[in-house]
Amino acid sequence: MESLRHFSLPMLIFHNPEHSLHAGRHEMFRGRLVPCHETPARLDHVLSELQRRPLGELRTPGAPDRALLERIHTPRYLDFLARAWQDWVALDPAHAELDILPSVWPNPALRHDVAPLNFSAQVGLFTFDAGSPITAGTWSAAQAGAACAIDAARAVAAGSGSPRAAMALTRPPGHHAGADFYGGYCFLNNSALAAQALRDAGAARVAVVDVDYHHGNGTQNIFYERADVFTTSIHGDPRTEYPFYLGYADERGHGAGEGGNLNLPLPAGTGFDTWSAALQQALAAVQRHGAQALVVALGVDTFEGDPISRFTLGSPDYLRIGAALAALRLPTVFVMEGGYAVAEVGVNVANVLQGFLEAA
Ligand code: SP5
Ligand code: ZN
Repeated sequence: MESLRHFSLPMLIFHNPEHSLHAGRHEMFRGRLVPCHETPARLDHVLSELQRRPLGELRTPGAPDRALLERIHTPRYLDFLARAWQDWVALDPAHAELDILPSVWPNPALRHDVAPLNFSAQVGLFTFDAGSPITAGTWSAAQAGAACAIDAARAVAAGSGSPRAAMALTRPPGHHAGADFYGGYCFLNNSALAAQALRDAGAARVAVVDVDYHHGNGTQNIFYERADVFTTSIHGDPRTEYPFYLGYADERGHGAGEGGNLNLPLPAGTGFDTWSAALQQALAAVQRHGAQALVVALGVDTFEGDPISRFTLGSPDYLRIGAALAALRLPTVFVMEGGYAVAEVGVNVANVLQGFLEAA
């Protein structure tokens, strides 16, 4: 780490001390409940890699800012998340040993404007898949994670003397969560919260670059009609890859947000050369947008060994991704998203941060 010594302002890394309170048991897959891919061990591997290779100063977050949460998510959705577990256990004390998973959804031919009293019907109203269990500690973990994202954003926006980069090292992830729905292992959209916090701290234009394997449908949806936050995502082609129903190249924003979204879907099997050409396209678009601050939705499920994804990036490639992001020379907030090759998640995340610092 000789090369990092000359950085007087270290990266600040806000880690979620409550992340392990969210530990789902099962996700639905092809007619079976299979063990969750999104596990507490993922983050433990990043923390232990950062102990071996200190790239920043570890901090814990303050209290979550409810007013900021309500700028991204609806009060009705936040209230549902806050009371879901107690309502579930009130139905039957035996539920305390079971995760909440949906079994019924309102498709477009059914009504979304009514909130049925039935608990399962409410669950279905607020999610879009059966892979994202709510557990006893989900709301606590998600709130502390949101606080990490907000505090990381405020740290880089604090003006002269603030570090160029900060990270929200948290789980559950966030980029699939929309204004009033959860899914894809995500409950609160940490990357969107970071972007909003940067806006509120004075950055007139902010960009979110989503490098997770999966399209950032929640983030796209939240900012789709806004001109002030540009969103771009590089991801597996949704014709074959989750989340399937969004993430196509013709989605370019709407109304005031027209032109404010860029999707770069790539076929399963894509390697680093093609992937990094797409990253250059995304970064050029960020520059054209005139962003004054950057949020990186940092999933490392683009890794060749990822069990649920199909790109073939290798661990050294993540150093080059960090360097490419640093070349924008913007205040930057990294927000942890996916990555399920559990043992390698730590090395791959730390490589992005190291590549960024060495190039900064
Ligand atoms: C944040 C993030 O990366 N979310 C990804 C959500 C993907 N959910 C669907 C995954 C389906 C894969 N199931 C494979 C299980 C068999 N081993
Ligand atoms: Zn992902």
